[in-house]
Amino acid sequence: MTVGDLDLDACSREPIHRPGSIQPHGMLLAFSGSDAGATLIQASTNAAPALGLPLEQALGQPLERALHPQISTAVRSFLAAGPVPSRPVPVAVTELPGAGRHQLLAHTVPDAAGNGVVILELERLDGMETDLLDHVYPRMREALERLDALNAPADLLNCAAQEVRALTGFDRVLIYRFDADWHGTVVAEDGNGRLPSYMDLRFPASDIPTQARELYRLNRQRLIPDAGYAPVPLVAMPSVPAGAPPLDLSFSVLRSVSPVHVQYMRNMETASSMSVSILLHGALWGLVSCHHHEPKAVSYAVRSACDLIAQILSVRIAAVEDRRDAEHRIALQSIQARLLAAMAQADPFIAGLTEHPDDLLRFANASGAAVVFERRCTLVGDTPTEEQVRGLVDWLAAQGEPEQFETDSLPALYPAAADFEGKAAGLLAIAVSKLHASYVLWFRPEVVRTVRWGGDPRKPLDRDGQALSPRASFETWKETVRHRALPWTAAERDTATALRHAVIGIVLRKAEELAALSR
Ligand code: BLA
Repeated sequence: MTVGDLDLDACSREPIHRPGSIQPHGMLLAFSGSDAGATLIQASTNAAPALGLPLEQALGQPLERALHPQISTAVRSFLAAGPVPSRPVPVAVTELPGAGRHQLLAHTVPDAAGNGVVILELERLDGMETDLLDHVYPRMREALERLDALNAPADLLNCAAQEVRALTGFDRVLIYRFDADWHGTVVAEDGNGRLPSYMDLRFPASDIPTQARELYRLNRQRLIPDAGYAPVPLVAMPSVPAGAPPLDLSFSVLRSVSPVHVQYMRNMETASSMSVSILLHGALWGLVSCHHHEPKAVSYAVRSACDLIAQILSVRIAAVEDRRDAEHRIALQSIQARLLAAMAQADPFIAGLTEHPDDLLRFANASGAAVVFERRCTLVGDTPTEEQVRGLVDWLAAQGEPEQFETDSLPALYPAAADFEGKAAGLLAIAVSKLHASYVLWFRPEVVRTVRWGGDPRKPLDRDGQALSPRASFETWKETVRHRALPWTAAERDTATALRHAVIGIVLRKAEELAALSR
């Protein structure tokens, strides 16, 4: 996608999982092989306090020589205990002489040849002693009890935002929900007023590009303690070929983040951020997004607690949404049964569909409906004129005679619909005969909405010299959305499909009966 002369695809192409560097609030060491014979193959240039030898000499050395004696025993016994998982797990908390307390974490990634590389990360813990698990646990229990007592989605979201803020102490915690186009809206917020409120604001999909969303689906946690940081490069032992791709840091807790995003944070005047993914049925539903006006780190234990809150939130939301969907489907199925019973009694059968107008409308939560069958046209409720409906059916048939068609913005696809006085911004249509252009159509009215964006979504990027730079202003930008209806739900689309099959079954049976009579 291009906006003006700026190429947004460039954002999606950045290999953010292989930045070749880490953030400076820790050190990273990579070992080939995961047993006691493992050798150090890469290290961050700030890793000296974790090493038993100067960095250049340590590269290529076996683990027990390369590592500082303070940690080598813990790491060796961890490796001896079994395979290292592919997601970071805690190894130990250790005091490194001259460098303070660190949380040791380890995980494995495959190298280019598919061999395991163990990534050992040492994350600074200074000042975060109270973040260790025994402090987190009572707070967690309270959070889980509160979430358990709530049912309405808005209450669940607010509660999660409050509990994450209580656990972490961030100035502002937002819950950010993606829509079908990957734009996001802030649906809950808890803050202390130090940072502006973004409640209800919408942000364009390009603020979190595709590959970042995919990474956040796989790895649910990330932390940027100080957006003003200078990245710390990784160095490899000399035998690593120069053209080899940088280490895959998809699951690393210290991964250096995209410079575009760091600039975005500076533009937003947030010095630090943490975000945790909310997944629903395996797909990215949203993020818990936390900000602080000054640098701030959060320990692994607290991040894990926030991740648990986000997961419980998603389980609860999924349960509420699944129950609503199931109830909605049952209601639609009983309307469908009545429509079919009415058709069984009617002559011609198709007239049965419009005998009880309320049923036909409620079947798709529509304000108007039309049945066009073998050139007969019957209108129900608030619809465009018969002539307009016939024009629409001709247009539909010319679209390759779709079996089912749905849109929540018909005028964008069929410009003539702009003259329908807002009566058909939404269209759901099913084809009910293979012989004639015969359709059942449901209409939804235009709902004019004002969307408040966090900055002008038409200008997600500025050109800053040669480099791409995210927008500098997050001033509310109002957009009036016209020619749009409420979208059709999955339940409505699916039961419309079922009705279509049932009506086609009747049409075929009638045709067979006629054929038998004329024999
Ligand atoms: C990442 N963008 C992100 C992240 C968030 C946002 C939350 C995850 C990293 C984090 O936790 O900080 C966006 N932050 C927001 C939004 C709000 C917020 C919407 O607070 C609203 C309240 N960003 C751009 C443009 C590009 C871009 C134009 O604005 C592309 C050139 C890129 N954003 C971008 C990239 C990442 C990102 C590449 C991934 C950063 C990483 O993990 O390395």
